[in-house]
Amino acid sequence: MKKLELHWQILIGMLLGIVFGFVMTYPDWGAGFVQDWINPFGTIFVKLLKLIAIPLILASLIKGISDLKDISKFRNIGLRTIGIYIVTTVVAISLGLILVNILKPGDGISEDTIAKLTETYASDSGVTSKLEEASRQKDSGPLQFLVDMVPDNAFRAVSDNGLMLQVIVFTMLFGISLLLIGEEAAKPLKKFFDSLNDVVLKMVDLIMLTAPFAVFALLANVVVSSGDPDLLLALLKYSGVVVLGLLLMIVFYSIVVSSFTRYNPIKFLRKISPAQLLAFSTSSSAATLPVTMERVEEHIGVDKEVSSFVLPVGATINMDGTSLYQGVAAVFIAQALGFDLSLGGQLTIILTALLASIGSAAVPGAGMVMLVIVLESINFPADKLAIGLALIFAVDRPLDMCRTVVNVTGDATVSMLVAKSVGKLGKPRVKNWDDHLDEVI
Ligand code: DAS
Repeated sequence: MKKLELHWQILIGMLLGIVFGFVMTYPDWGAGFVQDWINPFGTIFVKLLKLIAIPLILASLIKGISDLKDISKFRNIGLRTIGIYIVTTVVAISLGLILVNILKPGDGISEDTIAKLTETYASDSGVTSKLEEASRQKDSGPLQFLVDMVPDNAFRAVSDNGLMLQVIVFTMLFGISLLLIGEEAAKPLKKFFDSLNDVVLKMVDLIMLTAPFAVFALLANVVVSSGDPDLLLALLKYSGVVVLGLLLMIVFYSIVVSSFTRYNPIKFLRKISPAQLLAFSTSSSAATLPVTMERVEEHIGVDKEVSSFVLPVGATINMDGTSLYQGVAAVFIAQALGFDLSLGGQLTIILTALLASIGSAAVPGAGMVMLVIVLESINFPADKLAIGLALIFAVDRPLDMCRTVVNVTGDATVSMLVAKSVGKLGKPRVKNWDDHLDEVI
């Protein structure tokens, strides 16, 4: 019997996980059983993918840069990447603001619901920890994010997963230097990183063999950990506005891919669907990055010279889904708490949500931390920040799953645009997801 394509396997794992999670909400021991005996397998899977992300960035970015014939090409790719990332993020925020101002999800929230949400979540550790993290980030200087990009220890930067931007900075410096020492001198190292890149991609394939089981565990845990159904219902309109905006962003990407690269948008979405499903299950762009790179390079045909830079940078600084969510959430909270937002305030949101999404880490819940920065930028009362976050905390995890899908799809879209613009969008290396897996099994 022909094996099911990877995205179908992952989808079945997700659906079974959701059903299993609901079943486990009935017995009083159910949630504990899932959190203690099922969820750890999902956590292991996410950790394995994050582990792989760093050596993959190292190998593919060094290979990508050293394959370039001259530095000007790299500058060309870099400038186009940053420029297109900024445009797509501003589009996302603006779309979010248009929707939340037209649909006004915050106007219908009753005083009673606000009181109940505040009482349930305002002092929840999930809210207080995000407020603490946001104030730590706010207290650092305006250029701290630049300082943080430069590693002071190459080996720590390469190994410490949370410092992905530092790895990218170190690897870019290394790759450019490798290019500058000349073909002959660079040959041994180039061969090493070529092999390392192939090995790491094969490791991604092996890890992905466990994906259906891992997403089962992750989704079951999301279901048993979700909040009070009544409170979830009260936030249905807000959640609906965010999800509508995210879906429109997927349509936007499809139109852009079709118009600027002539690539069939349905085929594009199908080819990257395993990465999108993983983004949904893990809520982490960083964990999904190895799969995004493998899909874009091997199954669509974006040259490594482009994908090895565009995708790691995108996973860290390009979060269109997050920035749309921050725009909607900030206005929703202002509407719900009767905080008057002028047009100037909304324009400020566009700028700060752009910066906030650049500063958001590619891990679960990061977008909510930076939402505090956005709220403070429009002079939202500091004493109401905890209440503001409490209003949206109950649905943050499912919305994080959805916005991470858009973050990953946006990165893949930009990698295709940049590749097409520099003539590096070629043919896929493999047709089906398991073409080169058969060599392994
Ligand atoms: N979960 C983040 C990511 O990995 C996005 C967010 O928190 O908004 O992309």
